[in-house]
Amino acid sequence: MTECLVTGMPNVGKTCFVINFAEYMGLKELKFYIRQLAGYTSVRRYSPEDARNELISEESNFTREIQSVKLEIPSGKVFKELEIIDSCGLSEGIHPDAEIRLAMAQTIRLIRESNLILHMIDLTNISKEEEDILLPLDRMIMNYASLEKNYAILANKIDLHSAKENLKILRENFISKKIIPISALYWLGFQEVKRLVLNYV
Ligand SMILES: Nc1nc2c(ncn2[C@@H]2O[C@H](COP(=O)(O)OP(=O)(O)OP(=O)(O)O)[C@@H](O)[C@H]2O)c(=O)[nH]1
Ligand SMILES: [Mg+2]
Repeated sequence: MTECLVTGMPNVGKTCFVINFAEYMGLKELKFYIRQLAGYTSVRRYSPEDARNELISEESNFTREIQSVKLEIPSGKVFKELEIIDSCGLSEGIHPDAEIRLAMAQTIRLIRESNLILHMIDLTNISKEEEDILLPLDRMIMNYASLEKNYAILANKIDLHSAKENLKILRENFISKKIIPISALYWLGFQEVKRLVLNYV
């Protein structure tokens, strides 16, 4: 099974993407596999609407567990499985909350283990005034994951003011990287993400 990790900083839209993309791919019920720190996996079922209401928030580090949905992709006479994994957002420094520190450690382990890394960047975080257009944490994820892994950037929140200009800056700075502009909230760019992930199943 192909494991596709959606990672990035807190609040960039990872959970929103995983839920809406799973619905876009045809799931009417979302079965979330939640990897507990104690080592076992539990399952929670949601309608896409309930999942949006309960799991997406403007509060940072709202997701504190590794939660994934499995998609079955038809391939000839068989179905292949793709696991899309939502993870705890990574931030700089030592987080004061021990639960979040542990969840971040789980995310880092998954970056090493997953076949495909979708690095979600909030386009409103791009700054051409700074020395580096990326925030340090985004730079770290890119440096590691783009060398070691199948890697693409999901440039999220393309619907917001200034996002298009920032997308242009991002593209000019990273000509060799795969960058897909999306709006996780408004389902924009999903067709291109689908095309990308199907290459890896
Ligand atoms: N305008 C806009 N807002 C978005 C988009 N995607 C997500 N959001 C909003 O961004 C906020 C954070 O979304 P989440 O999906 O919870 O973000 P996350 O990356 O999972 O955050 P953590 O779990 O805290 O790391 C919510 O208020 C979403 O409604 C988008 O494409 N456009
Ligand atoms: Mg989340």
